[in-house]
Amino acid sequence: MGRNIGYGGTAPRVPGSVVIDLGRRMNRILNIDAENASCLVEPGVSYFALYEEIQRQKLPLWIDTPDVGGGSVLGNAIDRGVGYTPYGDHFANHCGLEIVLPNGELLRTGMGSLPGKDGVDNPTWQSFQPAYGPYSDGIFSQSNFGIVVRMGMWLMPETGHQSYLITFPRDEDFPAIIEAIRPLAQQRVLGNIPQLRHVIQELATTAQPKSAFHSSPGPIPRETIRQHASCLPVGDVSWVFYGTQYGDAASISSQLSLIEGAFAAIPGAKLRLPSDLPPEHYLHSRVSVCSGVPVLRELDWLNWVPNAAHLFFSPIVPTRGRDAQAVHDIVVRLHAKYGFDLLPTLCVAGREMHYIVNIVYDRASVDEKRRAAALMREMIAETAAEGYGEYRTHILFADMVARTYSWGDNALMRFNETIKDALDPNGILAPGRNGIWPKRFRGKGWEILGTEVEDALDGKGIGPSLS
Ligand code: EUG
Repeated sequence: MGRNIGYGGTAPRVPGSVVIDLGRRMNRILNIDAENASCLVEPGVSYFALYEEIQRQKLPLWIDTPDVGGGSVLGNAIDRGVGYTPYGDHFANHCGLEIVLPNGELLRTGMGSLPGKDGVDNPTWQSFQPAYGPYSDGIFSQSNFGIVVRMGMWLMPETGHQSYLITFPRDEDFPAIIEAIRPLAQQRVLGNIPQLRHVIQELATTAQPKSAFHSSPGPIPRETIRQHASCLPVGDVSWVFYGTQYGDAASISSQLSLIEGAFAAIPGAKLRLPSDLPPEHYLHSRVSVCSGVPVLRELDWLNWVPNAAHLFFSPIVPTRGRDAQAVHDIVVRLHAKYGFDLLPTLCVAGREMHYIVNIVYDRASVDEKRRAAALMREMIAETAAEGYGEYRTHILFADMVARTYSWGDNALMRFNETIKDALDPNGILAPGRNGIWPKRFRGKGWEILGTEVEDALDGKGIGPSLS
């Protein structure tokens, strides 16, 4: 559907490409199996559409939605996106693919490759992921090896849920908060992927523009954030943890006391429930997202600057205070250098966290676009030098990020290129996606590794024949 806004949308890398819009007419929900708690969808099925169909059939099932519900269930899963119920690892909860290969052949993965009786779909296609032999699904995620036209997805049986937030008073609490989360997540006391946000986002999620808080140019000073946060429901705090617990009332209550006990190690930590907060507070939209109800509230922070566009920087960081602090320090320093507000959202699991930075910039300003691109490049390079890499990136930074995964004389990229050349010898599918270039493009100057993004702001595009 091209709704991976922040990562490039529908844009192809090579000018003159034909864009195949799978979102418009391939939008059928092919099956919802209430007993197996699964569905089979085409690429054009949005989170909203799937949610509405389940409600229409009155089934006791949840979908899992990312922060913004307008995107494709299939597209987000094969891009390895994230949601916030216990089924939030979308690729891990998909089950079976149908793929159009570059030579026009149709492939079914998993149990779907065993024909069902009398020509029907195999009855276990949406029940068991790998089937027999090499597990091929992974190479069709974040790749340009085929067009996925059907995907099975597991649905979660509905259950009780309780969202909450915990505030922490001091910026310096950051590594201690991460240390407190790790055991809770590893022991699965935390049943989903909670988010840790900086208090600046309490301002941004009011949907008011930055100019309502700060009128001079440049990043909003910490002291100004402090003054305005004091007037908001959470008060003058620093970090805000957004969590949700699942199950029956008794287990939720015992989980919450374990969580409160763990965070009590950080002086001043304070837990609040949705009932403690006014109806317009952002926590109420987390209640929806974390119980599988798609919303668009997250887009509110795009009011932050005029003509807002955004770009995500998304490194994977171990869930450890010192690693979290190392990445945070780089990100803070480079945001100051390039004059952007830092809007971090950490999606924290037991062993790693997705440290998501949302760079919000004015797309009418060539200067801001230049600075945003330079900030991205420097964050990618500096964090990679310390051993941290991105889980996903904007199409313009795909080559750079792909090159950071260079172990063994670029063994992984050489492997990907071998697969690309075998499956797509003519190089017709999405050249350059995720940094994988077909043979006929390779080594001809298509890769964006330096200042090409800034240099292309004259609007002429990026490519060897265009410069
Ligand atoms: C977010 C989370 C992501 C991502 C982009 C944005 C959240 C924004 C966990 O992955 O890739 C609030």
